[in-house]
Amino acid sequence: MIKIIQGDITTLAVDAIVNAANQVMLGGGGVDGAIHRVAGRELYEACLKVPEVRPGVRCPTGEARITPGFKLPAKYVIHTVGPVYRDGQHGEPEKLAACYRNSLALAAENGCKSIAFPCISTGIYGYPIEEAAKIAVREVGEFLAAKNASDAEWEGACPHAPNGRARTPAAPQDRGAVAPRPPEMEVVFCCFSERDAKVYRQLML
Ligand code: AR6
Repeated sequence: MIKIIQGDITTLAVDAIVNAANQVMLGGGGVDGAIHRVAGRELYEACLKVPEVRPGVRCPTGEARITPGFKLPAKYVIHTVGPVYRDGQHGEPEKLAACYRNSLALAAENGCKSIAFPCISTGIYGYPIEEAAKIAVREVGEFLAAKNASDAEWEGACPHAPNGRARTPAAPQDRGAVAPRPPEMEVVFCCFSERDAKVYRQLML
């Protein structure tokens, strides 16, 4: 399920919020600054512990890292680094798409059932909102469709198992029970401005 809201991502009680971070991952301006301010010093310390892949780079552009949310209402923060926009011809669309894909994969790996994204790269990094939102909606749509398909397949394979997930044969008393489908992941596009929210709503019509 996809939701579009206008508001401050630091207030959302979801399993994970995504941070539009930089490669050093130690805070900055925009949504990054807001997240660090609310999460508190412990978030900075957790980020410091994320190993550098090369000097000054904890998270290369397009990749994602996870930390706890500390004082945030969200359980986790998924830090991803969007591309700096030049003209759209320097790999920016692919890198931005990778941010969404890798953040969603990391959320799923960590058992998240709800995740909220800001409009990655569209602030300080200058990505035009219309182009960025198209990529965001496409990547999230593809991820949810693939996840739903694999959940349904799994359910079909174990029709009597609780949540369709257990690998053991169904107990006699469970035979004939209808297995509930695992809950769908909820993805929130959290737009800071009403203008950005309108762009997403147009795309979702
Ligand atoms: N909640 C939701 N969205 C927000 C919030 C908030 N509290 N605050 C800002 N936004 P930006 P970028 C929106 O600049 O372009 C940092 O210094 C904002 O209106 O935060 O990816 C990092 O350290 C915009 O729509 O991220 C990097 O150096 C969106 O979040 C650099 O900025 C992204 O704007 C990353 O730049």
